[in-house]
Amino acid sequence: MIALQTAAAAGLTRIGLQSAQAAEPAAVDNSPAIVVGSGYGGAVAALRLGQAGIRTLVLEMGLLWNTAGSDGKVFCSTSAPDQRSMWFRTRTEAPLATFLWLDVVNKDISPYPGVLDRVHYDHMSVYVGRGVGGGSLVNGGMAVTPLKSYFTEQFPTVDADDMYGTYFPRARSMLGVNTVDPAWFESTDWYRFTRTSRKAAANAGLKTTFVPNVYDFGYMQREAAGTATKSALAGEVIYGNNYGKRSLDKTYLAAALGTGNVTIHTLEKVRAITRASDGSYVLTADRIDATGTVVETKQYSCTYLFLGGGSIGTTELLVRARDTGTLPDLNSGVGAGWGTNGNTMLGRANHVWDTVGANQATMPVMGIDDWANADNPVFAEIAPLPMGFEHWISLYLAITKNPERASFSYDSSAGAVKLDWNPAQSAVSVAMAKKLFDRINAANLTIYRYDLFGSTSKIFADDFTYHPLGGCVLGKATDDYGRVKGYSKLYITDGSLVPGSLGVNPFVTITALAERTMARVLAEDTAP
Ligand code: FAE
Repeated sequence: MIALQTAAAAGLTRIGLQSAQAAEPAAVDNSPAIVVGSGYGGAVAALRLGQAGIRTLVLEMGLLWNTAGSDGKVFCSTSAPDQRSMWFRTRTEAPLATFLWLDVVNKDISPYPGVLDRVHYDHMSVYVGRGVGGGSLVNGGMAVTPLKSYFTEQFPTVDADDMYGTYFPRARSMLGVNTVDPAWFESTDWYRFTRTSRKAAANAGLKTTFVPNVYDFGYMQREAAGTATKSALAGEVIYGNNYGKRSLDKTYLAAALGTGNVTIHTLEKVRAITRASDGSYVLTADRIDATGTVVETKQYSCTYLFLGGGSIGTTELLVRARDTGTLPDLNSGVGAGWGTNGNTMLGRANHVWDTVGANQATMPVMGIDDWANADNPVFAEIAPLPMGFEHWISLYLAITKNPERASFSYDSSAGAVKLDWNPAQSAVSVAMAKKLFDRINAANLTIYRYDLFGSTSKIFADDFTYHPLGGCVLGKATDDYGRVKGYSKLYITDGSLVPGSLGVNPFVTITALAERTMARVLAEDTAP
């Protein structure tokens, strides 16, 4: 932590124990190990490499979020977003586009390397976090371990006993997972919205379940008591939390820097990977400034390369490398098997007596669990909609068991990687979410909200996902431990390994799989 804060205060883009001591650290062109990206997969790799005594460089395209702006806060609020909110945009692109069909949610901003990105493909857009900590900076903190039976279905070659006995517990402990105090949950106004949704689900005979989170619930209770500065209780989430959340910069990455072997470079985007004749990997990275201008193009080389750029970051890099011939031996599994985790967002209108409260905590703590319904498996997170006034809306992020998958390919004329997801594939998620929520509406005599997603009659947000999964599926693009097929000493540790669907929110699984990969790789591959 000391290193993170000192480096940020000094305005450095190189972060590590060395940089905390010396104003101008020596440039690192060659490292034994490089990690691309500092989200869950990258952070686990960095920590375990550092602990093993291996000098490691992490290249992250986003900022280190540790310096307060003129308002005294590191992150801006969701209600008054500024340049810090989104990655080089002139206007925010929040998941909820409208309220009462009015364009009141999004705001004009100036372009800046903000913390949330929405990456657009032809028929699907993907929300991702940008910065030291990746998705942990912007997500809802829901730390869910998947059902063992579904995990086994998705990862038939992974020893589930090992995962549930060793790697899931290790991941949860490192991430700082905790649960809301049930007594406080039942009594606080901040979770009235959740209790109202629970009642509506129960009326339809549906089961709800508490879900753990990495937001510190002790801190949240102090926020409610007025003894701590509000963050989750001040509407903060998708543009970052100023307090309370155990994001990766406070857990894995702080520990990684603490080893003294790990350095992080920020605002450096890796755009090409090739292999030199001696077997080392050579990376080309663009260093950008706060306007997005490339101020330097750098070359790095390493013996061991770990890719943690996330499902779309890693997949795009490898598809490009294969199809432009810089890593020609990558197999056809690279770019395949991508899915949205069946994400669909929707809102319901409650009766006037079923209030959701003007006060809403931003960290979800409960889901409607109908995954065991073989006819229509859905797990729906009860999401907050903190607008500061009573609006009677219940919002949900449904995770449906959508079997549709898409592929990435390199379009040489555009010089871009494309994704072939199509609207019919989204319609599968929508149909499943509709089946569940039609039941809830029928049992409660309630209706959907039509005014939240832009067009005049759109009930289901079917054009974005928070949970991009796959693209380099475990056992297909890689061996069963994330070692990329066709190349030695090249590894994937992020969400691109997960085959498109998990049934729950994914970061605990991504972290646990990365822990499993690092344990194996450090035991078998890095011996001198
Ligand atoms: P990720 O965390 O995306 O990290 C990738 C990192 O690599 C990022 O920092 C990138 O900036 C960086 N990067 C990418 N390409 C490059 C490159 N070429 N050069 C340099 N750097 C690069 O990957 N999941 C849950 O389990 N629970 C939740 O409650 C939840 N809520 C969410 C809410 C929102 C708004 C969003 C956007 C996501 C949410 N997720 C949630 C999803 C979760 O954050 C996501 O699955 C993980 O962050 C993915 O982890 P990875 O390590 O795969």
